[in-house]
Amino acid sequence: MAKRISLTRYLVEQQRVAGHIPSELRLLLEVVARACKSISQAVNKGALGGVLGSADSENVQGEMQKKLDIIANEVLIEANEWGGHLAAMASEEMEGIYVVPNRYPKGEYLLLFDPLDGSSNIDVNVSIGTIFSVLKMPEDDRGVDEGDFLQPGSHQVAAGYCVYGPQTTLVLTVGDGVAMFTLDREQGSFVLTQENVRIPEDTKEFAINMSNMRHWDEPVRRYIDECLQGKEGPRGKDFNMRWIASMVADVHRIMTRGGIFMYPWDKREPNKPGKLRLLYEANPMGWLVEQAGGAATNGRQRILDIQPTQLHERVSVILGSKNEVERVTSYHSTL
Ligand code: AHM
Ligand code: MG
Repeated sequence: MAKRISLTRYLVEQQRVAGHIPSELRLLLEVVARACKSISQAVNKGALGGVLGSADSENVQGEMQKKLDIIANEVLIEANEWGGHLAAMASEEMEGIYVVPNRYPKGEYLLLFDPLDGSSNIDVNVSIGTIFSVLKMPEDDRGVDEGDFLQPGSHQVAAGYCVYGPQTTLVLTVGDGVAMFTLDREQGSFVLTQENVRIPEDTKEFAINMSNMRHWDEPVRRYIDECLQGKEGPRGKDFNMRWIASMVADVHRIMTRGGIFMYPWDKREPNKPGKLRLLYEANPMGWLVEQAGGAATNGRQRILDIQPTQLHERVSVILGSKNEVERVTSYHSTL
């Protein structure tokens, strides 16, 4: 029988054998995974748990919050605040940072998350997920503040997402490639189901919200227009399109079979660099994609090299199969 490797064992081996992660980081990742299991349960119960529908409140981005957005946020905070591994947390659903209360010991890590990505899909039973990123406190820092979170994505020490779909799958990197774990509900544990995830360099599948086409910038228009021309066009092949409206689910498909995902800047709100958030959406996804051999840019620059200036900063996102991302990025410099 094939050996079953639990997330716990995988992390212990990363710590002990591979020397990639300190024990505090291992603890942190186990706690995040445990929180994801609770969120998965709540998502699964749906209407039976009374968790569907709107919460009648707005988050800092002016978006209506769903009950499950708030529940997922609370689950992550409560699970992580007391373990002694964190200094503070930041979330899409909270305006400011959440500093670990003084009654608990403080650690050297910072945890950032989008507790439940793909909010518009919650009530319609389509895949949603949790995205997270882990940074270290800058050295010699005396007290934690928002500025400590403003580090480029290249400083991340761990990143991952958990997709709540037909299966609950946790996808993780600590800088040594990407591993996938599937939740075994009977055992209550995440089991390693794929190591060394690789995104094919080429693809015939793109993901973008086509309803925004008239608002796009010229380079994105050119790229999609060439894809749509199929075999008869300059690309000489037919393309397929997918758009789930949950970044986690779209990225998971790309991790599994390749593709390109774009949520570019557009003219609807010209002063916003994009819709997605840099620190807890684009950075963790960008690093995971790079660790799997793909690429992630904002059209002009590698996402992980962007120096953030605000906690909830937005960014234009182009990520996935390397050759396609490089093509779209090159269109930005030639047009
Ligand atoms: P959310 O974090 O509020 O759920 O918003 C992010 C989501 C992404 O998961 C998804 O790619 C995008 O918004 C979908 O946007 P749209 O509805 O404009 O297609
Ligand atoms: Mg989101």
